[in-house]
Amino acid sequence: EPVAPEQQHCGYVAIVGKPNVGKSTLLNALVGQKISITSRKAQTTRHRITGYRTVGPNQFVFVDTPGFQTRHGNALNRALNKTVLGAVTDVDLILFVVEAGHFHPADAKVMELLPSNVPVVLLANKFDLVHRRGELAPWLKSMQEKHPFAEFVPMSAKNARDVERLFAICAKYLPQQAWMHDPEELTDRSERFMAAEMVREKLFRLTGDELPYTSTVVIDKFEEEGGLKRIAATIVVEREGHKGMVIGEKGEKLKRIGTEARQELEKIWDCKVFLELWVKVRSGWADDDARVRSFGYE
Ligand code: GDP
Ligand code: K
Ligand code: MG
Repeated sequence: EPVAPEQQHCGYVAIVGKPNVGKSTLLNALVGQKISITSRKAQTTRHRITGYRTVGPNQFVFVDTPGFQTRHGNALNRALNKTVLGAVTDVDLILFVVEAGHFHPADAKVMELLPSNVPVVLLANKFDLVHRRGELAPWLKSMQEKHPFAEFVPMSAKNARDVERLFAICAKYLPQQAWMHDPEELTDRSERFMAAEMVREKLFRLTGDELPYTSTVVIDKFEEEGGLKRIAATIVVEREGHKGMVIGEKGEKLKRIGTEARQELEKIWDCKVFLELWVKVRSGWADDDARVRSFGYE
């Protein structure tokens, strides 16, 4: 049913928090499709990813961000932190995501970035992991002493009903203005970008903690022929020794990364995908500002 422009509400909602609290999982749940990759490792999200969702008269523009990096000051981490800072200015609402019942020094670092002129929701995620719910009251009290939060939402990004409830809460903060995007549109990110990200997700998920996060994926070819997409991508690692970890014994690991990425892309796009993967060593890329930019990081 069409909504008259004067009845439309539209606004920006930024999702911020330290690595691994569930920001990207939340964005995907809010948008209703996977547009941001997730894993149990920090530094999975390296870009500002925008997702749209239109519900009734309300159009939400959600902005997912990399977790604020506090550990290493290399060029990649500096670029990631700039992305976070850029995302919290000029928004209508901020979802500050923490793990329910926890507050780490890294959460405090993100909290320092919260502007005083934008309403902030304290989103206590992974509520499903909280066993002693009675202990949450003193935790909440201590959190409220740290920042004047507009709302407190305990929830699980993996629970659809919780996500519906969050929509209703966010809707109150959307200004009355015409929608900025087609209601059918889900993201500003290209299919080419999604392909690189999906390979990176499988790389993160299928390699152990020993493979440092200083690896990335570059798309060399993206062609469409009828109902088929032909993609060639290179996984860039920092050291010769990392190459073997990605390729695995008899190429098993690389094959699995490729198969899982292809299957998921086929599901999202509903078409056939040919995916060819290569591995290359570029030592020191994450310490090199120019190279970090050339690989697509702001
Ligand atoms: P991000 O780094 O903040 O973007 O976090 P991700 O979205 O990548 O999620 C990090 C990990 O937390 C993944 O393994 C998710 O499956 C998991 N996760 C996210 N939300 C929840 C939740 O509500 N409950 C539980 N138990 N796990 C979650
Ligand atoms: K993560
Ligand atoms: Mg993320």
